[in-house]
Amino acid sequence: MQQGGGSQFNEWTVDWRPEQAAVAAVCEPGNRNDIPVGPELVNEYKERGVVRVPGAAEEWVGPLRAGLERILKTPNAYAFPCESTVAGEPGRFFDCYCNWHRVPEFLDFLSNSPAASLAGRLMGSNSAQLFHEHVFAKEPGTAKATPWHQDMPYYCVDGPLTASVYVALDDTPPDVAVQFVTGSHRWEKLFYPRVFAGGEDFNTDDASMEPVPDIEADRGSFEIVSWPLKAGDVLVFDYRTLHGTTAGKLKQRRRAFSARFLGDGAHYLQRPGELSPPLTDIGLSTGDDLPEKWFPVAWTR
Ligand SMILES: O=C(O)CCC(=O)C(=O)O
Repeated sequence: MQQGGGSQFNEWTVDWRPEQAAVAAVCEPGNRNDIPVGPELVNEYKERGVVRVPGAAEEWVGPLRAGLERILKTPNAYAFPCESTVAGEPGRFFDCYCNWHRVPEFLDFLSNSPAASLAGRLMGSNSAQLFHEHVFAKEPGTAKATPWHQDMPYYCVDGPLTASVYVALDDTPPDVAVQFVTGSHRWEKLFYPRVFAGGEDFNTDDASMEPVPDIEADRGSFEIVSWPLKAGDVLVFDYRTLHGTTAGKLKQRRRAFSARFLGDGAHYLQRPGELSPPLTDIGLSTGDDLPEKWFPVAWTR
């Protein structure tokens, strides 16, 4: 997700486009594990816009942490790194996306884990197309909220069926874990994207959107859910589900890997303003399918 402003963003130094061998690996059904997804969970996803699947990615925690660690050490060798702690603030809040093809552990996860099938089944879709992956790290001492936001308004896509498969890479108490406003994906509202560093709205010229409600000022009016997370627990959520964190100070690291999938009916959408990923140079127009040569179909029913 481009968090706006662009100043900390190495937009053009590293290419986000995957090589075809990586695309082929994600499309290969090979070793992909499937995990049972019953009708109750599918219904919960549809109603609440977020579900937890405890332990679903336990065996992937070590490899995903290793891949993320290399990004944290040399962020400029990767596409779209973003530092959201500003001068004088304690800790570090970092995120980065569109690097799955150059981090072998991420490629392995997307090729061989149940992530794509979990996304496809929960969306009730016949396919799950990989949009991108996104990693997050907050270091101990960080006391910075992830602003309440939906993911869809940042993105250059639209579609009725969406799923982020968010793997917790550290045990995290619920007060500092990501929290969700359940059912907000069904409000038929889109809210302005917000800069993670300062929380301010951007792309406010987009008439289809409005400001995010002040959830912290009135938490009792919203159905907010968060879970105590164990490393390897998975949260799956719709791109329209409002989510964010408190500014509670972190006692330990809090890392996560989020794989973004699109279901049937998804297409490119040129929203006004700055979009994420910024695919303005690949000749797509609103309504176009996302090319499978860059966005592999990772699962079909
Ligand atoms: O982990 C976080 O603080 C934010 C995660 C998030 O916003 C996402 O995965 O969309």
